[in-house]
Amino acid sequence: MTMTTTAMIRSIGRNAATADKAISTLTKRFYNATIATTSDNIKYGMGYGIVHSQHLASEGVESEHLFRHVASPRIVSVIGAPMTYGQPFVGTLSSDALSFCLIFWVCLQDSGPALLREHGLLEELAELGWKVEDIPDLDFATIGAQAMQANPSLRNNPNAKNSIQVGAGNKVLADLVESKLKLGRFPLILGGDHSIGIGSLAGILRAKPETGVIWVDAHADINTPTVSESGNMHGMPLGIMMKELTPDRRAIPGLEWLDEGPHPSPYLSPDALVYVGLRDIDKAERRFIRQLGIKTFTMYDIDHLGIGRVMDLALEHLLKNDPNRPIHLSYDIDAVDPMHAPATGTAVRGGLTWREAHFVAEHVVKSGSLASAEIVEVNAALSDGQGASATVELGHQLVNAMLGEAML
Ligand SMILES: [Mn+2]
Repeated sequence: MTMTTTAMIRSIGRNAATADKAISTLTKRFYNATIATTSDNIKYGMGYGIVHSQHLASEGVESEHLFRHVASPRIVSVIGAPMTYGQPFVGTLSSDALSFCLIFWVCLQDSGPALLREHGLLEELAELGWKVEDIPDLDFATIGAQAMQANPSLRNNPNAKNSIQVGAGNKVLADLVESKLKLGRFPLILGGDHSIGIGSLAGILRAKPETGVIWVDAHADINTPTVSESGNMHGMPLGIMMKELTPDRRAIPGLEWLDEGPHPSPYLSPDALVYVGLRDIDKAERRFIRQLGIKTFTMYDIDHLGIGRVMDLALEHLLKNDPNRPIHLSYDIDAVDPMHAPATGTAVRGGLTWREAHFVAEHVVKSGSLASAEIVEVNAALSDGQGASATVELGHQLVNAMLGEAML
């Protein structure tokens, strides 16, 4: 609540008592929560959300222009997706990580969503003018264990590590994202590792197949089980969601659901994707990007053109044929320079500056086309206390920017 509160104190002047009163009124409004209707709730204890009723004036999110794909009154569905099965640190927790574990009761879960919430994220989104539906974190440990029990004969492929757990968790996420979009809400997904891109893209493309995607990342995440050097699925979401690269998703244990049932999940067209911030691309990924002609802005392009021009070109690419196309922003915190975001699984030097990182989100919001977003790889367990809180703080600010916080 810092920005508006500060502004309010300034506008009120130096009368501390008046300012205090104004702040306590603000705070009280945040906690006047009402229970949301939950006709769309889903099993595993998710789906029940709390809509915080907010009446704070906002010129932002209710305007005709901003978030025009979201129904009015604007509701953001905050989905905690603390997936860890797509990255290599499952079960190899440091002592720092272990203490986080004890504090947040999340040994097989990522503490990212919990930490983001701890820092008052929901209240801030409410202050921006959103009604907030807070959905409890998906329990991927239980979902994964049940999937393993249900198919004892299925074996995880060493080239797609934990694919049964990754797949089962993403199936639940996809259903949730799809249902929220169909209700006209804005799904905000708090990861978790980037393998959750499989579920969020599947759900998004089922609800709105015309969606364009901006993938902000140090990495291309377009590996496939066939070419991946590590077998870690957080490097594969785009490879799995492109028909040209994974023509038969039923061949990957755990991911059969993508191509089964009455509503299979559409693939993402290479033309519907724009990369921003890449700087660490595997050989096979480079070949895929070139072959498929994916619009890509690496850190070189950002240095060359400036982030303003890069984001203009990114939006132009996605919106030139259909200005009404919804956009999904998939934001990997490792796109940002490790100076600002050290607590992440695969940090690479030479990333986005603090302002560039914010600008990416601010500019996509300004287009009015943003319809869903996710922030991933905020992994407090992978840094010391100071690095962890810096990373969480940045993630927190980026989410605010994604949901419409602007300087003026
Ligand atoms: Mn990523």
